[in-house]
Amino acid sequence: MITLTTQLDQRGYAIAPQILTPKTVADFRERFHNQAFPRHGFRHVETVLPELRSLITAAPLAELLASLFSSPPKLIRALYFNKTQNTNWGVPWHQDKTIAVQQRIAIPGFSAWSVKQGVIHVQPPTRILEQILTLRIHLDPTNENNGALQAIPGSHRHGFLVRADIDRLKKERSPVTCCLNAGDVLMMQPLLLHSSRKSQTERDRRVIHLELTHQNLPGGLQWAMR
Ligand SMILES: O=C(O)CCC(=O)C(=O)O
Repeated sequence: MITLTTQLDQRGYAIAPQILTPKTVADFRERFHNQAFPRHGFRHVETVLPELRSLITAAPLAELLASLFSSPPKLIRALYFNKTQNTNWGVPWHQDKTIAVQQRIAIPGFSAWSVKQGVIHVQPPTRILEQILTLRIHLDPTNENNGALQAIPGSHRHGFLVRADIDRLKKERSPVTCCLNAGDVLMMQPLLLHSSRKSQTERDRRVIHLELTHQNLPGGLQWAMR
């Protein structure tokens, strides 16, 4: 059987089924429901739900991560999205090219500085992004009808893509729709070309988006999340 590491390396994504139990999924749905933040989602979720951190340090997610990282990774970004017909959005084909950091320091290869929700973001060299793993923890089933993530397998292996590359890859390779069940985890490389359509249902499509790495940043730069 092809391992998750090989799938991540070759395709840029892999699905780990049934990582969260139905009870844990129900607990998280309840916790998010009781939060005051906007229904469509929130950045820096760990500030209001610190227990999110324990997701990656306890079984079974910790065991999954141990098979992918040589040492326990740290959490560097945590977001929550809920897409429904009433809180809806589509996202064009793109790569996730920025990281959240504590300060602005001029370092060769770091560009496109910006501030989102008061946090400094920057585009690092691809070698930094290649050492980050995104986990999309699904609290609801996702499919063609509710804006599931679409991905172009192998597109993470071409560095930063410009519009012409994206158009070519879309024609040359068949995009896949990542259909998952509640409790499943989609793991992906930030440079994987991905998109999503608007939801056509009124049901919730809740995802916890975590970014992890075991690397430190160069030149004194620090990850925003401590
Ligand atoms: O959740 C979605 O529908 C899309 C999210 C996305 O494209 C991203 O996180 O970069």
